Amino acid sequence: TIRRRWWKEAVVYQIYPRSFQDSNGDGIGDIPGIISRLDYLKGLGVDVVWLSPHYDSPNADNGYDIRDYRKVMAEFGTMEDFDALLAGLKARGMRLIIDLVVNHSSDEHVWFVESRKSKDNPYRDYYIWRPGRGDGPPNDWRSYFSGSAWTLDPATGEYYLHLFAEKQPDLNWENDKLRAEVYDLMRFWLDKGVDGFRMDVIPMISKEQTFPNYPPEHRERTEYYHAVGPRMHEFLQEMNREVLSKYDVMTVGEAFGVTPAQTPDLVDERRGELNMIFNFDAVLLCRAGHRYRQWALPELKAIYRRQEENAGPYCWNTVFLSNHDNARMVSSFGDDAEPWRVPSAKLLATMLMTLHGTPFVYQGDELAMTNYPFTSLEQYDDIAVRNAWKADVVTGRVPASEFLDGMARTSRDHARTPMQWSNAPNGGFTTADKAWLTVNPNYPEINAETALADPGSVYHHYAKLAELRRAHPALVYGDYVDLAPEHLQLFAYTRTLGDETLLVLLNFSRETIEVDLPAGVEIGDRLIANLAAPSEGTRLSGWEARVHRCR
Ligand code: ISL
Ligand code: CA
Repeated sequence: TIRRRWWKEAVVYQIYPRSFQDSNGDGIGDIPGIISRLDYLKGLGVDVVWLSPHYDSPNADNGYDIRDYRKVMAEFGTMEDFDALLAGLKARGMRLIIDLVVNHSSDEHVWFVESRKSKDNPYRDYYIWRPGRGDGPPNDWRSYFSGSAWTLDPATGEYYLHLFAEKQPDLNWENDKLRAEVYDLMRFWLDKGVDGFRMDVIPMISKEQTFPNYPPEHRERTEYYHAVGPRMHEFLQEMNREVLSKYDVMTVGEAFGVTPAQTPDLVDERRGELNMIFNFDAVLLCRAGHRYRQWALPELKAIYRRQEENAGPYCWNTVFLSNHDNARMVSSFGDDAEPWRVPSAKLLATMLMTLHGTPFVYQGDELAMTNYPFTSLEQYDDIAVRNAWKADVVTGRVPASEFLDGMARTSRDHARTPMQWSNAPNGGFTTADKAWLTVNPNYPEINAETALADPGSVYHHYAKLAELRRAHPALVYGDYVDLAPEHLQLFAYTRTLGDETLLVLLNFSRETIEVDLPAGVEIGDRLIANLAAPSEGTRLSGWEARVHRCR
């Protein structure tokens, strides 16, 4: 049987601080702004907040480029503000996990400032330096933000590695001193009382030390090459031994490039590495490079069946369909055209909160916030978009219209437009004339004030689902059975623990469907529904979602 753990039962809510709530009218979200919304989070049923990076950073990648791991980003506030946030969460019975970004730092981190000075600088080996090959970089590795992953530094004539932006040099985990520094900064935050970490691209920390060119089978999807390097498990076990095992914390690794087959080795509790990972197979279903991809429901179900097979008694999963790197959940996986937006968002909420794993809710999804109507390059902020434009469009490889059509469905900036709190100017996010990224023009209709006043809103549906999870351990720990793997519209499954079986029925389409349940599965009392007038029995209206007891 599965061991009970608080982080298995928790509902996690991700805050992207830059876009959550501005408190001082500079157009940028900040920590006092978050503090002013803690009751909103409590009311939603949140147990744990995951805060995207709050550290001092020059913001080449919105805080995923850290200049000082022990300092709060000035735009977000002070260390006193951070402490007050932590205290405010604890006072309400909530916990806080923070983002640990230690595959790379900012090039403005003092370690890198030193490292690049000379080949014999004491910090040289904190980063990955190699001489070029001929006139070019050491190998053919590519950055996820376009171009080579190597940049030549004139000071010493060597190249440094950056799997992300030029301003995000990769740290050298082969260096014992660097690893000790990382463990130390982790203790710094844990000793303040944070409850764990979401670990940014953590499977990429260990690099193949011969630095070969990509093997042919990995040239396209290079994340499957960079993830799970030779010493990754060793490093994670060391981190666990030295730091994590000494605290009651939750850890979730962003496992970009980790296959389902590799997953148990990262999360099996007997191995002492991480508690959970984010597997990207589900969110990537609706993307092919920068383009939108029409996905099919059986594909999504297959991913969750695979997760279940992997889980067993010692492994635990996450469930999520969005974050700050993906387009809006309702636009990608639901139906953001009215009148389907609210019911489909509630259906997705029902799914997230009843599948077998810890659910992660991204800010704004509880309001069914939608993609932004981007039409031109200038409207984007994301370095991924701007670099890709230079690499793909300016060079003539991809027509501008094709690029922009793709980004209009897939860009990370869809998720980064500010929270829509009310119908005040800029959605109540800021009192400045302009927010750092434009607020979606649909804020007069889609905002928190409206949602709070409407008992049928997506927000209140999440709150009820969180209640339901608390009342029914089967929704957390129960076995999962997919009742209709091949059905194109229906997602139906049971969750069983002891003598309780719950049945979840989700219609992923606008059409009314008639459900065919396997023998032995009988619909009992209804526990929750997403429509004001739910259908009866085996009928499901368009985008209808219901949870029942099984008789
Ligand atoms: O967007 C992606 C998948 O949805 C990836 O290309 C993404 O860059 C990758 O998952 C790594 O993301 C993380 O590290 C990046 C940072 O830009 C992202 O915001 C972060 O989530 C570099 O730190
Ligand atoms: Ca501010």
